[in-house]
Amino acid sequence: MTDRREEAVDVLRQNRHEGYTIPSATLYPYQWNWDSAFVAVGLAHADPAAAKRELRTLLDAMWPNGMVPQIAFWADAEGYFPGPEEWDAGTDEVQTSGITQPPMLVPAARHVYETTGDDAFRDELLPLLDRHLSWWVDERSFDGDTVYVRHPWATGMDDSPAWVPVLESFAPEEITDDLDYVREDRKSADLSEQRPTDWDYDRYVALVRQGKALDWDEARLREECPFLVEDALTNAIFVRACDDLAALYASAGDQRKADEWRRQAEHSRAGMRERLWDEELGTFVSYDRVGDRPLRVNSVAGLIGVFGEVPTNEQFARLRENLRENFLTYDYACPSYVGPEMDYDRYWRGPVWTNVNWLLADGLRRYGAVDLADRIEGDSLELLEREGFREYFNPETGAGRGSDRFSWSAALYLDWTTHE
Ligand code: 2M8
Repeated sequence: MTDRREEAVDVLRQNRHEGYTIPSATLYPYQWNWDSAFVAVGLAHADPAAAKRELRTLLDAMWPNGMVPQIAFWADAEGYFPGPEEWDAGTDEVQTSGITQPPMLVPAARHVYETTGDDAFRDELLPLLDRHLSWWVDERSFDGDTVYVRHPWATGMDDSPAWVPVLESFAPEEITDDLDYVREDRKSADLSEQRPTDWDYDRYVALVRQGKALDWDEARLREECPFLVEDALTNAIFVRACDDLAALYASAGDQRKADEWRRQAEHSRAGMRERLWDEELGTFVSYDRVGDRPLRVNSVAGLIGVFGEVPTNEQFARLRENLRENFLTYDYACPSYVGPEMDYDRYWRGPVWTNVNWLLADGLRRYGAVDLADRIEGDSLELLEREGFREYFNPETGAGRGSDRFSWSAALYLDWTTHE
C-alpha cells in the first residue's frame, strides 16, 4: 500500500467512533448523513465490515416517518453549533437535527453490496432504504417527481450563491424572535474568512428555530417555511438512488419492486429535464417553490445531473460545453461555482471539493466522457497527494483549505486509487 493510502486508512480509523465516522475531529464531531455515505464508499474496499456498520448506524438514526437526519448526535461532543439541544429533534434512540441531506446512502449501499456480495446485508437494508426514498416522495415532493429540501444545510452546499435570493426573501426576525447564538465554526483566522458569513448564519439559525417551534411538523413547515427548494444536486442523487434501489431489488429477485423504483427514477428524471434544465447556462438549476422561480446560477450542483443520468443527449452536449468553457479553465478541476459571487477560498462559493468531483467523474463516465472524467479525477488525486486530505482546495493555487484529515477526502481517495 502507498503511504498516502495508508494515511487515508489512518484518517478514517482515527475519525471512527462507535459504529460511525465523524467528518473531522476539529470541525464536525458527530455523524453526518452524506459524509457517512461517502465514507462507506471508501471503506467498502479497505474495511468492508466498517463500511456496512457505517450505513447501519446511519439508518439506525432514521425517524419513524423515514427521514434520515443530516446529523445524528450519538455521543456528547464539544465545539459544534447547533448541537442537540438547539435542534430538539430525533427518535427514542438518538437525538438528531431536524433536516436531512442528499440520499447518497442508497448509491453507497449498492456500492458496498456490489463490493462485498453480501446478500444478507442487502436484504437487511432494502426495507430501510425503501422507507427512506418513499419518505422523499410522500413528504418532500409537490408533484411526485422532483423533491425539495427546507434548509441550505440540507443541500450539503450550504452557502451556494443559489440560495441568496431565497435567504433575501425573508427577515430572520419574521420567523423567530430569538436570534441569540454563538458560532463555533471560526476556529482560526483563516476559517473565519472561509466559512459562511454572519448574514448567512442568521438565516440558517432562524430556519432551525422556526422548525423547532413547529415541532418539525412537515405539513406545517410546508405552509410556513420560507425556504422550500428543489435542489438540483439533491434531485440528481435522488434519481440515482431510485435507480440503485431498483437494481438492489432486481438482484434480490423482487421484480415488482424493481420496476416500481425504476418508474420513479424515470418520472423524477423527466421532471428535472422539464423544470430544472437551463439551456442558456447549460446546466440544471434549483427551483424556489415559495418564490416560484428558478435559482439561476452556474454551480457544479447542476452538472451533477450526470450522476443520475438526467441530461438527454442534447442537454449533455450543452452541459459538456458549459463544463469545458466555464469550469475547466481553472488550474484545478472543478470549482464548486463560477460567476460573479465566485470566491476561490470561501466554502461552497468556488473551492474544489473531493465529493462533488467524485460524483461528477462517475456521472461523466456514464456518458462516455472519459477524457473529462479523467481530468477531474486526476486533478483531485494530485491535490490530495500534494496537500493531504483537506476539506476543500483553491481552484487556482490548489492550496488546501478548511479542515485537515477530512473523512470523505480520505475515503474517496481510497476508492479512486483502488481502481487505478
Ligand atoms: C458542512 O456543513 C455543516 C452543516 O451541515 C457545517 O458547515 O456546519 C457541509 O460541507 C456539508 O456538506 C457537510 O456534510 C458537513 C460535514 O462535513 O459540513
